[in-house]
Amino acid sequence: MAQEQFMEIIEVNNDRASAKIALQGAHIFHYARDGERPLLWLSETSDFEDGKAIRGGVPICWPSFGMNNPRLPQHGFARTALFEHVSTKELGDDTTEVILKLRDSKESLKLWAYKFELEMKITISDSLEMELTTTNLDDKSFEITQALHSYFNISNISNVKVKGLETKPYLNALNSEQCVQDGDIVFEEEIDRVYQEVSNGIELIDKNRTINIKNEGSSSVVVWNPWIEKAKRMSAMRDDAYKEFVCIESANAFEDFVVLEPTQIHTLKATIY
Ligand code: TA6
Repeated sequence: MAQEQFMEIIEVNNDRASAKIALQGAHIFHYARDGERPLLWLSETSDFEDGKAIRGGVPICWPSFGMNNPRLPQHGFARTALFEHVSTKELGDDTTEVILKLRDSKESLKLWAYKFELEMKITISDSLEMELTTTNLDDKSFEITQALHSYFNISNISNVKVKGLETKPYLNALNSEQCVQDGDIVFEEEIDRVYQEVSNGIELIDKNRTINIKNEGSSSVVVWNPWIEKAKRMSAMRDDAYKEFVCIESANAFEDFVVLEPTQIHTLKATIY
């Protein structure tokens, strides 16, 4: 029996694509266009149990990216929280819209003392649109950092390069140095970088496929591959799995944080096509 049977999931199949979304974390863990291999990578050894983040797909990092808020778990609490399935709508034969949402709770208020609504709207067709909308329902302002932490499926790490971040400043998370990107990104070691001042599209160029990523409501992008040693230390990941994926994360991370006044909303949107 497929592991995901132990979690409540939403399956989408239309004329252009298929997708699977876990209610836990509003976590898209499968997306494939008709006739193509999946665009998102999913670890063969991923957990599919309550309280453990699925390894792969698009984990939602919210209300904190990484350890941007040290009082919260790494990447915040949304990715292991149970979202409500609000609606699934067929917009014609080739497009399906799924909406999920999360509200503050006794548990969340203990971790992060703010009232909020977090909505994830996913539009599935020959592109994958993800819109993560935060609403401040509290009577005081709050600050968030966040990311749609997308794991992209590739033929082999030695075949890929990332275009669109050349000349952008980035924080090298491995040594906390501020650097500037010189040319395309290729992967010959662990890479864990938070790029800033990003307003253009990004291309993940593989041997026989290019994946395009366009972000709105964001000016930071994280690029990560664990390479050999870190892959061995990662949970729910085969030692050699570093060869199979690259993370390109649509973010509001570090200095690209977002402050929301009461009733204000912010949407982080990523389109993969
Ligand atoms: O986005 C890159 C990163 O912050 C890496 O440093 C690595 O920790 C990765 O996220 C995965 O984090 P996780 O908490 O899902 O194991």
